Amino acid sequence: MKNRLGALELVMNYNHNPSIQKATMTHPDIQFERRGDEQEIAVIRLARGAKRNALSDGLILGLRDVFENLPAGVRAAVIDGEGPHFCAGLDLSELKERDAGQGLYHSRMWHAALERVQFGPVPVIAALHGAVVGGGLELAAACHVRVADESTFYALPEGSRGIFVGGGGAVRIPRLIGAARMTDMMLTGRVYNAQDGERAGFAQYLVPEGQAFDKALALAARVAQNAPLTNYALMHALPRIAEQPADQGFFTEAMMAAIAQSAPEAKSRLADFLEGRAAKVRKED
Ligand code: 1HE
Repeated sequence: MKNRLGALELVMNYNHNPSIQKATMTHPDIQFERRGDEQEIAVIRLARGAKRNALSDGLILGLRDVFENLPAGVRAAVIDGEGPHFCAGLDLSELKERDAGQGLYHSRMWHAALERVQFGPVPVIAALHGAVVGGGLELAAACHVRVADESTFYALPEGSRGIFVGGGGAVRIPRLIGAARMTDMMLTGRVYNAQDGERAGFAQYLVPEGQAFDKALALAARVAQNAPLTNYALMHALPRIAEQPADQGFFTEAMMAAIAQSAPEAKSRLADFLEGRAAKVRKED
C-alpha cells in the first residue's frame, strides 16, 4: 500500500486554490481530493456518472482501498457522486450467473468494503442527490451522517430484480428507518422522495437542490474539530453499545467515557471552557 500512496503523491496535481488537492486514487472511477484549511477533509467522489455511479466490483474494491488508506491528517470525509444521481447501486451488467458460494463471497466483499467506511479512521458524511438506490442506499447507510438535497429519492429495487440486498442493507437500513418500512419498500417497490425520506430517517439533513455537497463539507469541517477520541467513540463504541443489553451497554459506556476524558485533549478543552476561552452552546438561527 505504501507504493500505492507513493504513486498517489506522484499523480497529485494542485489546483490554483492551494486548499484543494486532487488525486486519482486506486480506481479510475473514484476521485479523491483534500479540502479544508489544513487539508483535513477527504472528499471521495464516485466518478462514473455516465453509468449513474453503478458500483462495479472494481469500484467497491476501490472504495475499500481508499477508506483503508486515508492519508494521515485526514479527520473527516465526505462522499458524493458525480452527475445527476448519487448512486444506482450494484452494477447490474456484472450480475452474472453465480453459484451460491460465489454469491456469498460477492456479498462478503461488499460487507468488507462498507465496513471500512463505517468503521474506518474518520467520520464519513454522505452528500446525497438524485437516486440513492439499492447498493447506493447501502453505501449511504454505512456513512455516519447523511445530507440529502431536494432531488434525492430512495428505493430498494432488489425486490423487483428478483434479488435481495447484499451490501449490509438488511442490517443497516432497518436501523435507520425500521424493518417495517424496509419490508414495504422491497415488497411494493415504494420510492421515498427527499422530504418523506428525511422524515423516515434516511437522512439527518435536508437542503435545497444542489446544496448537499456544501452542507456536507461544512459539517465535515465541524466534525474535524472534535477531539479524535470523541469521534472514535461515536464511530466505534456507540453502534456496539446500541447492540448490547442495557447492563453491558452501561458498562461499555463507562469505560469509553473514562478513556475519552483521560485524554490530554479532553483536559485542555475542559480547561478552555472553565476559563472562558471556549464557545458556549447556542441555539441555531
Ligand atoms: C446502470 C445501472 C446499474 C444505470 N447497473 N448500469 N439498481 C437498480 O436497479 C437501479 C437501476 N437504475 C435505474 O433505475 C436508473 O438508471 C436510475 C433511476 C438510477 C437513473 O435513471 P436515468 O434515466 O438518469 O439513467 P439511465 O438512462 O437509466 O442510465 C444511464 C446509463 O447507466 C445506462 O447505460 P447506457 O450505456 O445505456 O447509457 C444504464 O444502463 C446505466 N445504469 N443504473 C448498471 N445499476 C450488494 S447487492 C446490491 C443490489 C442492488 O444494488 S440491486 C439495485 C440495482
